[in-house]
Amino acid sequence: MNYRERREKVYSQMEEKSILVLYSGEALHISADAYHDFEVNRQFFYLTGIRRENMALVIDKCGDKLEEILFIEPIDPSVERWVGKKMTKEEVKEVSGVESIAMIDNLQATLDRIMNRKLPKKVYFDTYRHQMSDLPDYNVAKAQAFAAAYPGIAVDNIYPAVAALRMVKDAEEVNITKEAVKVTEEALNHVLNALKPGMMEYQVQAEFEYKVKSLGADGMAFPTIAGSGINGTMLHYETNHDVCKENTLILLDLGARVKGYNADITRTYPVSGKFTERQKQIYNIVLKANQEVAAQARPGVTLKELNDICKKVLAEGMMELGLIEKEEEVGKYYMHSVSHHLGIDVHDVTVPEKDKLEPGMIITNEPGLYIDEEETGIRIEDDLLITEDGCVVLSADIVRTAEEIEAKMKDR
Ligand SMILES: [Mn+2]
Repeated sequence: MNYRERREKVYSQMEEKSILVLYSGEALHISADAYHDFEVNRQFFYLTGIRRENMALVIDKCGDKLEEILFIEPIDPSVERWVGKKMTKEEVKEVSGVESIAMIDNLQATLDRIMNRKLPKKVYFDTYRHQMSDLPDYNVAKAQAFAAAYPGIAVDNIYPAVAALRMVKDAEEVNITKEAVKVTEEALNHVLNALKPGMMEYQVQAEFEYKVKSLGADGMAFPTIAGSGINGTMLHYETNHDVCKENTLILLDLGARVKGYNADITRTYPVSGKFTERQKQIYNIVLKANQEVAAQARPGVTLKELNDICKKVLAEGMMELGLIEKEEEVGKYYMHSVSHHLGIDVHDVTVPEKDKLEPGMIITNEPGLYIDEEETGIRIEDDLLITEDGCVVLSADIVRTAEEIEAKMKDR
């Protein structure tokens, strides 16, 4: 599906006499003249293929056919001297497939003209909020300003319509995700070569990130988690400042981002190159849950059902080891969920009406056990592509079993 087709699908879901105004956003300010790396509004990226600041897409459904304009930054050589090249009109057209390109300085005048002459009843923005306590993001702030300026016009949220489309990946998106998984695989192999007792967790992180960047990826999909020993039991540990001690495990939850698409992988390695018998017992329970979830992931199944399968396998394994007595106690050592959607967001969009898996969806498979009293945290996370009759493990080549990991660490 090309970007034009995606926009047509969104257009078909907009009400008559409405317009959509979608901004790419701006980099967030840090302090003085420093800014965070720019992160594009994901709906804008999905509908245009462009990840540049200070652009806006307008889709007009006041007439009887789709009209669209993409507003971009003008080319100004004195600005480019400092910040680098902007995209030209031709480049923007080529990537997005939008025929009508205008300069962002004209956006307000264009909107004024549409509001006065075409009298839309409704204007769509991306008003998704993660938490009400968050500061409004760029698109939310624009929607708020519009609502204040035009009290008689309805404001609606385009996010659910775009999110529903984003949940099913096309062939191109699947291929790019495979690239991101491949880069993650190579970088993890690099880590397996370097890992030894006495390393700092941040050094393990640095080995991974060095390789990801040297392979030409955009960067990391999310802050790398490198937790050894008890730190592996903290689900979102990002401090990475402890020493990796002999005979402990290190839990690595990480991923590369390539062309805007993310990998999300977790592997748990023995720092000394060999699992202890006890570590292997627990590791193999998590591995079994991972394998069972992959065996059951197929169209029609929900993520909740996959999590129930995962919990059952984990509980059975733990009862055998005497870690728990009853199945209901599984939450003592497993406190998250086994799966989430993956895409241009790491925890990708999910709408309630698409809770059953469909071919083309990409999800994670990440069972884990976190046993504080044994200072042992283990998670094994793969990325799955749902197919017509099951799933493909996109990260199948990233060594996974205890034996494979030990063998790889032995002959280095
Ligand atoms: Mn994950």
